Amino acid sequence: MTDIHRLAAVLDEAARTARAVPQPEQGYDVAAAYQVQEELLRLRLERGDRLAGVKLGFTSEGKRRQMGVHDVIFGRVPESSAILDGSYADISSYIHPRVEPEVVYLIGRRIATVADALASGAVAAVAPGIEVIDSRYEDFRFSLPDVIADNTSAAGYVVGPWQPYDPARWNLGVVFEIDGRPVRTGSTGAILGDPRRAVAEAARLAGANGVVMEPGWILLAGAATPAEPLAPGAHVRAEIQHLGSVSFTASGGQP
Ligand code: OOG
Ligand code: MG
Repeated sequence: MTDIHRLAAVLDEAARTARAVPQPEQGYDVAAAYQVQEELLRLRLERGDRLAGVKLGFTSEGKRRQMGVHDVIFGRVPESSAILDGSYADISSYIHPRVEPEVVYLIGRRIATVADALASGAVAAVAPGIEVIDSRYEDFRFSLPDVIADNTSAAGYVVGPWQPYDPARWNLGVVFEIDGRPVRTGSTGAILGDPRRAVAEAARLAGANGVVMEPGWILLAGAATPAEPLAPGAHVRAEIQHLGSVSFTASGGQP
């Protein structure tokens, strides 16, 4: 077994058993890290999962500062990690989950290149979303290759009602609430300075990793604010100006 397969197996097991693992001691580069991520996905698909779409991470300064990581990263969103809007979601299979507000794009056409991403119809709709992230590493600490290998901490996602995509509405207020209290506020303009750039950025990173985005896929553009710990029983809600709101309640979990 190569190191890539070994690290993928370790991270896969960590996710399935909800037991954190130490950061790898051996150094590896970003290209190798994306290979680990691809192998992780292959293991999930082998178990019958499907790909719902892709995500970006560290697109906002708030997130980069919170995690001490400075490059935009790309990850894959498995269908099995979907949480229904307004539902109770069992969080007992997570290690140390956090939640963050997201802008979600619905991909409208096959996107293989950055030019495809800029063409009309690339985005079919937009929605407010919430991402659950759950690093498989102890203490939620990682280097850039570590977090890429760990599929960018992807663990769950919730998509609110789809809205028609209006490119003119890009700088929108974000309110993130836990138990009815606003815990973070921000604006979607924090995402790459302009969230419309997310589709091209995802196309660039997907292309570099041999991934073609398909119509019907979702794209999580990256949190506009830092993440918050997710406790059992918490009611989490994200509201984005003009786009509406999305919420869920955490049930189960390790108190
Ligand atoms: C990595 C995931 C980052 C985002 O929206 O910036 C991310 C992490 O913070 O553990 O999903
Ligand atoms: Mg995110």
